[in-house]
Amino acid sequence: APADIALFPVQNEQRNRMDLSGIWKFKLDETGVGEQEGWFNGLSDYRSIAVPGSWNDQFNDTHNYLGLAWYETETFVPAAWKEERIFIRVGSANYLAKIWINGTPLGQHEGGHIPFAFDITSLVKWDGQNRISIQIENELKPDRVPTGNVKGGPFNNFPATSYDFFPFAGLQRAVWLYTTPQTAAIQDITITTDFESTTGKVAVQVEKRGSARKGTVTISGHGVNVEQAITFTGDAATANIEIPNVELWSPENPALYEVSVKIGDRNTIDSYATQTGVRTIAVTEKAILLNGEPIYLKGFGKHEDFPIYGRGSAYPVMVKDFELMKWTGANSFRTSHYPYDEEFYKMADREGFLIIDEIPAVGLVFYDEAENVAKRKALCSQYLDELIARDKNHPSVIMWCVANEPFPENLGGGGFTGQAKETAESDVAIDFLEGLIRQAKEKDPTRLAAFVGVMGGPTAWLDLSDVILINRYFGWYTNVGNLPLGLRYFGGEMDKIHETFKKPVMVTEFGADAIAGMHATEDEIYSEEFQRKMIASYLDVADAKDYVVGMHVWNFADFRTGQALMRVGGMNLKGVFTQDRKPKLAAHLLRERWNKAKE
Ligand code: BDP
Repeated sequence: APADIALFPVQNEQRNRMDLSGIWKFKLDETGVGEQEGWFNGLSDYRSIAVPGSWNDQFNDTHNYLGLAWYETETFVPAAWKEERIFIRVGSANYLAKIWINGTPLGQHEGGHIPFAFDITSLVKWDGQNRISIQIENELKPDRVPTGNVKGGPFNNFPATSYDFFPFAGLQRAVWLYTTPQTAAIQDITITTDFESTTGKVAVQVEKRGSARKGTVTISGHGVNVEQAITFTGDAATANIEIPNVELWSPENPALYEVSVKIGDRNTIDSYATQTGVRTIAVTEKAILLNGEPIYLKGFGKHEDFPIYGRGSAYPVMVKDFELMKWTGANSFRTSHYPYDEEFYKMADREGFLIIDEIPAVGLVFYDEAENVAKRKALCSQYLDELIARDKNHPSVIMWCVANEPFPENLGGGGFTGQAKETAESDVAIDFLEGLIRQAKEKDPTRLAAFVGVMGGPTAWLDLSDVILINRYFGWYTNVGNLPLGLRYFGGEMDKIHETFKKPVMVTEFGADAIAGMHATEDEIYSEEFQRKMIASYLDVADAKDYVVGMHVWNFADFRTGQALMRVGGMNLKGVFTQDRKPKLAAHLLRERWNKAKE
C-alpha cells in the first residue's frame, strides 16, 4: 500500500534523504511488451534522459508520444540506514505509474501531479546497487482526470486533450529515498492558526506510529520560543500554543514561525521541523477576509511550462516567476490546472503570495457513460485528499479549487456560445461538485473551497462555491474584437451573479492572446495593444464593483498546448510574459496599476 505523503522528506538528526535527480535510463515501450519481458530486471537498448523533466521535448521523436515508457536508475543505500525504515517518494509521475525495486513490484499510482511513496525497507539490497524501475504512460482517456478523448469535447486538437495545455508526460519532479526511525516516527503534523487581539493561537496536531508516548512541540521566531510537552492518546496528540505579540502572516509581512516536533519518552527518537504563518481566512457577502481585513487578489493563472523541460521542475524559472509576479505587484496566483511542485508553496509562504490550490480536475463532463463519471469522481476525491494532505500546512494556501470549467453537454463541441440550459445532467454535476466541496471542508474547515465556472455554464452550479470563481472571455471567444459590447455583457452578468447568490465574485481568468511584437494602432486581436486594452478595461469594470474580490489574468506566461487552429505554433499566447519571460505591453500595464493600488 502507498505510504504517507504528508511530510516532505527532510535531512535532520533522525531522518535521511537522498535525491535521485540526474540522468536515468529511458526506453519507449510502444507495443507494451516491457512487463512481460521483465524490463524491471534491467533495461537494454536504452537512451539517457534527465529526471526531473517531461520526456516529450528531450528527444526528436517523443513530442506527441503518450504511450508506455520505462525509467530506470540505480543507487547504493548507505549502511548507516540499516536500522531505519526506508521509503521511495516520487514527486510527480504523469500520468499512471507502476514501480519496482530490484525487480519486485511495489504498486501503482494514478494521477500525475501529486507525490506518492512506498515502504521499501525489506527490499533494499546492502553492499550493492538497488535498481529502481518506473513504468509510465499518459494515454488520454475519458475516464481519467484530467480527461482526454471525450465525446463532443470542447477542443478540436491533437493530442486530443479536453483541456488547453500540453499533456506533458514522465517523471516531472524529483524522486527521493528517505528514512524514518524504526521504533517510532512522526507520521503527520496538522497546524491550524488563529488569533485573539495580539495573541496567536496555534494548534499543532501530531500523529505518530510506534512506541513513543511523549514528545514536545516548540514554536519559535520573531522573538518567541515556546515549548509545550505532549502526551499521546493512542497515536495522536495536540499542542495548543499561544504566541504573545504575534506577527500575523500576510502578503505585506509574510512572517513565518518554526514549528518543531520531537517525539520520544526519554531521548528524541524522531523529529520534524516545518514552518507556519499565523493567519485566518474567511468570507462575507462581499469580501474575502485575511486576518479579519478585506483582501483583493491580484495575480495570475499560471502553468508549469518551459521549453525543453516541459512540466519538469525548473527552479530558476520558478524563482524568476516570483520575481516577475512581484514586479507586476501581484499578490496571488492559482495553480491552474493541477498541483504544482512543492517548492512553489514554500516560496509563496516566504514571499507572501496567496494561492488558490487546484486539483487536476479540468475538462470534466457529466453527460457520458455513468461509469466514466463514477471513475472520475473517485479520482477527484483521491486527488483532493492527497492535495490537502500535502499542502495543508502552507499559510499561502487559502482556497481549495476542486475543478476548472466543468462542461455541460450543451456547451460541448462549439463551446462558449451562450448560456447553458439547466438539464437533468445538472443534477449529476451538482452532486459531483458539491461532494468535492463538502469533502474539502470536512478535511479542512479552515480554508475556503470553490470550483471555477466556465463562460456560458449553468448559473445554478456557481452557488456551490464559497467565493464565486468565473472565467470570462467576452470580446475574445464571443463578440470577437468587439470590446465595448463584450464589456457590457461582462459587467451585467457579474451583477446578476452577485445579486442572485450574495457571495463575493472573483474572475479567475480573463485575457487575450497577443503575439509578442505584433502591434496595431486600432483594436485588433492578437496585437499587444489589444491584449493590454482588454486587460485594462476588464480591471476597470471590476474596480467599479464592490463585491469583486480578485482578478487573475490568464495567463502569466505563454504556454505550450496541443495543436489546434487557434493555437499557432502549439502555443496559448495569453501570457503577459512570453514563454521565456519577456514582458509584453500588458505586463507593464499591470505593473503600473497593481503597484499604484498598493500606495
Ligand atoms: C479557459 C481554460 C484555460 C484556457 C483558456 C483559454 O480554463 O485552460 O487556456 O480558457 O482558452 O477555457 O485561453
